[in-house]
Amino acid sequence: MRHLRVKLLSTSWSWLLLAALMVPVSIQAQTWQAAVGAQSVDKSKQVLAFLPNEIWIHAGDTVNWTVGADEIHTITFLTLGQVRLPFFVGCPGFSFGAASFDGSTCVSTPPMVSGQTFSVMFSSPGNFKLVCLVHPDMTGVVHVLDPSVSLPHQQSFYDKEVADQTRDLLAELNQGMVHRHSGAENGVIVGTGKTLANGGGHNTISLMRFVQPELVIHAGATVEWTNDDPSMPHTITFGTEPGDPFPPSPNVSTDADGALHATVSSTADSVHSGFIVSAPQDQTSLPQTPLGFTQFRVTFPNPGAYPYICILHDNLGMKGTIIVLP
Ligand SMILES: [Cu+2]
Repeated sequence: MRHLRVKLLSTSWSWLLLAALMVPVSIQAQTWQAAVGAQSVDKSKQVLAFLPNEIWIHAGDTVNWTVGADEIHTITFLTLGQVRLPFFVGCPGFSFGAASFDGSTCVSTPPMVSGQTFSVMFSSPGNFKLVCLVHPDMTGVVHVLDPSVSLPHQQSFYDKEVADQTRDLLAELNQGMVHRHSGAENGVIVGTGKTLANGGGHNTISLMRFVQPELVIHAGATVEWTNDDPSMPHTITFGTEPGDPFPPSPNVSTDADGALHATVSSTADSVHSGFIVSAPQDQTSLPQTPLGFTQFRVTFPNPGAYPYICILHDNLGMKGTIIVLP
């Protein structure tokens, strides 16, 4: 009896071992880890990039993205030729937690922040463009290969690449690229940035700060804010935050040279610049985009301390004050 039981056990173990040997390594689906965005400790420098922004996987594999920044991002796969919608509209609509993508139906997360994750399973081979609906210069590609083809890299390669790319992009803002002085007499630089390209797409690094956070002027003077970032919008907002961040408040007018202009007479005043950002790049065969509003001016007739924020990035510490002396 005892002999029989041992024999049965050993037989079932043999079967398990045989079954394991018969499964080809290539069809064992793998989950890959990748990151979305990164930031400096004080959150002032935002890496707007998929890290890595190019990855090779097998059909049936899953990529799990983890957001690593307080600036919002989406993980979005549109269908070929699909019109890109605003990030708050999504795909249209949103997927939460996990989805699958084969190129036939779009997939998008809602805006996500640090610590949130999203997994996508890719069921069939193809080369799929990865975009963030918030940031136009943040793109990547997922190469999905047939399981019979061997992959060029393992997870450890991508882990090192993520660390290297994050360090290199953050260092871009240290290389004397931040204009410390605006051309204007009482000028404030409103952020700056740089977009770099590689085989996978575009990566951007942006400074989310008023470069002169405190400026001292005399009553009657005008301050001029200029956005130096290629694609990141910012706002200059005094007083109550508006419901719609896009347009300027009704008390903002346009100067002859196209810059926006307002007057702040007391700390009770509410003045909002709307989006201050350069126009997107033109593309052949598409209508030329109008000039963007890259400059905003405020005249201060009365002494006082006037705090203001960028309503898009005050959570990252983007705040300033104008001190007006008599
Ligand atoms: Cu901002």
